[in-house]
Amino acid sequence: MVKVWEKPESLTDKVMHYCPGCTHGIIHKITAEVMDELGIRDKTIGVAPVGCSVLAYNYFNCDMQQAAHGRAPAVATGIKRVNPDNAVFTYQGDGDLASIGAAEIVHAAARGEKITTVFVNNAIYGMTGGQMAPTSLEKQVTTTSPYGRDLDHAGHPIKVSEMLSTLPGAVYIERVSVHDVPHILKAKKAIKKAFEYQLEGKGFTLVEVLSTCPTNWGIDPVESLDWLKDNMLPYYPLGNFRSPEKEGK
Ligand SMILES: Cc1ncc(C[n+]2csc(CCOP(=O)(O)OP(=O)(O)O)c2C)c(N)n1
Ligand code: SF4
Repeated sequence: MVKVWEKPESLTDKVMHYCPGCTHGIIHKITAEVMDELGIRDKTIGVAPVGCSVLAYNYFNCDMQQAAHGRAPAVATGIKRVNPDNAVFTYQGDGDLASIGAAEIVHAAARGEKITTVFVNNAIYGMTGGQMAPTSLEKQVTTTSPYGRDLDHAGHPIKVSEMLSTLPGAVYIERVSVHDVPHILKAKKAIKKAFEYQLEGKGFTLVEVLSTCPTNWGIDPVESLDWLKDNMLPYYPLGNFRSPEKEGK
């Protein structure tokens, strides 16, 4: 029998706790495959956030460190500065990264820290019960916006990739999605590039991955993939916002 797929070495055997249909698992898998393909598992140090991916340290089969709410880029900065030869990444949700951790990510990018951030944007606070996040869309119903997000009251959803791509220290910023297989393959390519640029010492790299939260969106997994496609893609366009080639680095 031909083996067509096997679990990446960079994932442990631990069964993930994510809800059925949650795409956090897919994003873990492609990140782990990238580590395998680059042969960097032994030299990679990941920083887990708060949020549903708080337990990422149980799943990635590399050295992992936990950081308090939003502080993953600061922790990763310290780790990378004392271990410049290691590959260092943060894995962060939108509540963690774009809310209480907003300043951390802006300054890590501005400083051009040679780390990689995998930023999982599912437009809601997943772990804490589905409150409105900085990334929740206009009119999106959440537990704290039961009539839908009102821009006059709550402001506009933050486009993190566009915002960070104004900072010269950020050398590679790309937004991808995981709502179908072709997009998952593209997402993996982007994460691989981000790690490669980091290993080349180019500067700060971030891949924003549009992701689902069927539990708190209150719809089933298949509908969630459609919801992402129909609602998130128009507001959060996919594509490259910054690359070393464009910046001549
Ligand atoms: C220091 C600190 N402040 C607040 C919290 C509460 N908290 C835990 S998870 C979370 C939201 C995380 O949501 P997100 O980053 O969007 O990730 P998701 O769960 O959607 O993957 C919050 C506010 C916490 N755990 N620690
Ligand atoms: S609450 Fe949402 S983000 Fe968290 S594991 Fe469940 S589906 Fe995923």
